Amino acid sequence: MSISNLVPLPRSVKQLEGPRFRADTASISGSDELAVIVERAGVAVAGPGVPGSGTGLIELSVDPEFHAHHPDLTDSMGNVADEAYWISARENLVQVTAPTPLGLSRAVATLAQLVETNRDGSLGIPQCIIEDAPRYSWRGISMDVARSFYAIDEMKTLVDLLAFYRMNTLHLHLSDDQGWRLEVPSLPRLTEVSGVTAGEGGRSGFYTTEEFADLVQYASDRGVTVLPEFDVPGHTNAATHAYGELMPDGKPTDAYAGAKVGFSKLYPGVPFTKEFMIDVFEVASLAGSGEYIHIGGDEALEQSTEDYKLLVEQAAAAVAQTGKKVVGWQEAGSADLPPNSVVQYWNSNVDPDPVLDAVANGHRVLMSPAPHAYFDMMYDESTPYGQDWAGFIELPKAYQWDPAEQLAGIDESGIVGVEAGMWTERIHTLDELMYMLLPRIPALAEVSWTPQESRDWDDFKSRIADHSEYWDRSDLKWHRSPEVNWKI
Ligand code: TNX
Repeated sequence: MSISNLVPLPRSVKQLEGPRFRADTASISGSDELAVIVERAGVAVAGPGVPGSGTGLIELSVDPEFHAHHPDLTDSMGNVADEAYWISARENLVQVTAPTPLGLSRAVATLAQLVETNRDGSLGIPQCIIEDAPRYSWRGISMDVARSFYAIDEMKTLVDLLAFYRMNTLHLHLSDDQGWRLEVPSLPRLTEVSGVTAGEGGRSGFYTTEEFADLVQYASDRGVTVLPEFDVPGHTNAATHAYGELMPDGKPTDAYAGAKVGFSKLYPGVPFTKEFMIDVFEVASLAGSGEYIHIGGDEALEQSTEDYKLLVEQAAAAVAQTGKKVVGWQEAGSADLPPNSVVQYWNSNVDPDPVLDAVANGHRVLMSPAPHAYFDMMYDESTPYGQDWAGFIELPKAYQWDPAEQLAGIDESGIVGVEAGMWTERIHTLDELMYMLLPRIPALAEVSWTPQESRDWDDFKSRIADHSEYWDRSDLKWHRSPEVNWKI
């Protein structure tokens, strides 16, 4: 890639005259742990602890006084940004500083994009000064592994992609009508029975506690948080199929492989319901790596308003008991949520009032408006996979929107961040997943990272044009959007 193709666009990029820094023979200084961050980002240097054969040095440091030195690097709310960073690249010295190791992860993602192949095949970094910080502190993807299961290694590939575009959250939708994907030791039938089911054409499977912990560690090493979601009180057929005890008549429901939504539910009058919620949300809180747990709350269409609120409040209380904060889909804003919850906005066809109420009550909104951010939507009528209920999403649609302009009454101060949505009723393999994510994920990454006033579609379109070289090299399938003049 090159300095003129950075995505997301940093706050400030100054290119300097002079010969490039020679990257492939450089040494790294800083602690070994910091050096490992560089190696993980795939910046081809000699490796931590191994002196390079050249004169170049990459110097990494965490600077506790960073914000005093860079007072402008704040987020959308004017708060200091943990993920801010500064890079100065000169002929023989690349200095990288950040207020936290997380900021260094973002810096080296940029460094990886700065590396160019010199004419003689060696690797160079152009001399430059880059100052950067994100607009929003939450930049992620909601990934449905319930309709179709994705293996740990495939999710690691997704983590790599998120980290490359400086995104920080992998939200895993771990249960739905079609399957249950994370082991709950006290309720083994959830995965024994519903781990082997899936949506039509989708893959089945589940994560053991150890496998999930391995993914969480891998993600955390790359500055990515894993946010688990168990969806209640609708989208629960996998649970009621495994445990008839959740049904008023005590009988398990049939397995479901179709793509209908909104038909399944939990019952507040059934005593086992509460125990179930306490157990599953405790497991979610032990499994995830961030401050939040997602309780679902979408499309409980068969439930009375009263039962819905009661059950959402029960789920939220089960999460609060573990010390974590609650995230729910927008409908959950109609319930009484614990302080500092987050509601995830997805559908303009569903009543917006719960979202407005939630914000009025001091909660904040995670923006995933389906017509711009649901990447299970087809690009156009010729896309071989996906759906179209929220319309087609070609690259301009994924790029040209402002999170602060989505909902009347909700501005910057009510927004925590942005997530893409990826639902897998009709997207079943890693190749299909990547084809739907690329090039839209980089567009969403820039929506969530770069301040609105610095974003420009024509400029983005030209910067993204040579990223396909990286996707090919990483063996990732991608959609050749006709909107872009691809370099290869
Ligand atoms: C709506 S988004 C859903 C999902 C579907 C998706 C398909 C949301 C909160 N619920 O259950 O998979 O549409 O695009």
